[in-house]
Amino acid sequence: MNFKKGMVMLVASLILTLVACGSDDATSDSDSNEDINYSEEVDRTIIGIEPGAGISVTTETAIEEYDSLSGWTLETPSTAAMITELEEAINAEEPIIVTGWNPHWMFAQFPDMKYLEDPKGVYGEAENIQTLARQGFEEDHPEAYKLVDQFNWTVEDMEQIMYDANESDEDIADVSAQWVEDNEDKVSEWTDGVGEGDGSTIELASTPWDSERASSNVLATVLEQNGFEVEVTPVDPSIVFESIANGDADATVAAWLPFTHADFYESVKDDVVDLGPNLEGAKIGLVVPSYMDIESIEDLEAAE
Ligand code: PBE
Repeated sequence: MNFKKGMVMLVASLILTLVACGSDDATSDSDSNEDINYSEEVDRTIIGIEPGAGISVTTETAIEEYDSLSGWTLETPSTAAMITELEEAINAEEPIIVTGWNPHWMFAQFPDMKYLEDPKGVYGEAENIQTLARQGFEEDHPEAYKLVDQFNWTVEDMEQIMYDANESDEDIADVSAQWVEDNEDKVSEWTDGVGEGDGSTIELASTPWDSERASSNVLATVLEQNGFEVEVTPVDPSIVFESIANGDADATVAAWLPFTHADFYESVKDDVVDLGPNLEGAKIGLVVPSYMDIESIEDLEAAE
């Protein structure tokens, strides 16, 4: 009886010791993570891309809307400079906060990254990339209009071109032309019922990012195969919307809606023809390496 009691007590105290050690460890671990003040470490700075990007406008809105971002700065160097800074930070395991989006190859190249939660929904949920046309495009070029309207693909399609171009260092235009050759079935759905073009030139407004260089080059290739000439003009998103509204361009497949380009769309929506999504499942937001122990924009800290 005594021996049994002794054993029970011994086991009980062992368990207590183990539990105590375990919780000690856990406490000191999380203490050391909590010690890192990420907001200070990144100097309350978000590394963004070009100032004219929709995501730059949206990030300025986030800085206004979130108390936790009050006093923060958005730097807007360029997409290439942002990627370089991101790569350097990841190699050194240093904290960094960038503006990020899908489709893009950055998540394939740096798989250990996460979007910060956005409880206020400033960056929105998954969104679409949409096709817009100028008023009168359908009447002036019905066959081209039909093809542009039927253009529709997936995140995976677009990313395949972006990854291949990034990995091979080939031009996106060439990789896109190859994609068209390799995806006859999909392309034949876009050209279904489309009559031969009359050689007139179709003006596509686009943006300079790889995602839109892929989509515009794919569509241009297919239009050209169907008897049209095509001119693709990469400009800032605000100019894309303006040029469709004032008729300088015939169409665009580069409108990220309803979030990223909300402001640009709002100002022209009565003067453009909305042909709906050509890709579903795009996304934008603030992105950090996974080794940073924060989950939400609200985990950041305002300037004093
Ligand atoms: N992007 C990629 C662009 C649109 C395409 C998300 C960087 C933007 O306007 O923010």
